Amino acid sequence: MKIKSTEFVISAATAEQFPKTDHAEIAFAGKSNVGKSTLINSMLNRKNLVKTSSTPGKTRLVNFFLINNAFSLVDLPGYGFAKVPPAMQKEWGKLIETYLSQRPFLKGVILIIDSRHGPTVNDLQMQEWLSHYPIPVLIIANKIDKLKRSQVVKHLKQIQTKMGLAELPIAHSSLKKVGREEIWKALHPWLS
Ligand SMILES: Nc1nc2c(ncn2[C@@H]2O[C@H](COP(=O)(O)OP(=O)(O)OP(=O)(O)O)[C@@H](O)[C@H]2O)c(=O)[nH]1
Ligand SMILES: [Mg+2]
Repeated sequence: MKIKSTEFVISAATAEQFPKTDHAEIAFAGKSNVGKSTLINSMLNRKNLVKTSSTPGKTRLVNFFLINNAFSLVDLPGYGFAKVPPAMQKEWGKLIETYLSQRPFLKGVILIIDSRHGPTVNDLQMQEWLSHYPIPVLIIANKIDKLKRSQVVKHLKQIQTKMGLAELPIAHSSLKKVGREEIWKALHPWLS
């Protein structure tokens, strides 16, 4: 994918603030700190378009980015961070649910899993939840730079089995710049 332009559109705290658009949209979901925001930056070859943090719970709003004036990438708040008060988690959950159920041009969701630990209970819940919507889901095994080379395939296979995937998840590392092209390739049918 040739990135010609990237533009921050809005951080939406409520569904009313979701932009009214008629172009394709792709959302990024996953637990807090799994590297959603960093993945978007790395796919766009940008360092700081999307704010990232080593402290989980950085992204609290639904952030929309317009790419090439043609489609949007949407950074969702992370789930499953124990230090976020339950009331707030519930609020984010509702916001994510509203987002997923109300976007007519949502072409697919990228669900990001930590390759070291495999899918958490929350990840599996998210997968189950997404299966009720008519939207394709792409599973990414992230931070593979943290695994020993010899362990990568084993971890990918475990994620495949636990999530019942037809194929291995895409292995990605923002740090080592691995997997980016493969992700863009997988997104191609969603964007055309
Ligand atoms: N080693 C390694 N670290 C990464 C990678 N991707 C992200 N990180 C680090 O993981 C931390 C969290 O990254 P974010 O992109 O902010 O994570 P997030 O999923 O957006 O987190 P929330 O916004 O809290 O939901 C940061 O310290 C990143 O530098 C990766 O591929 N490898
Ligand atoms: Mg984030």
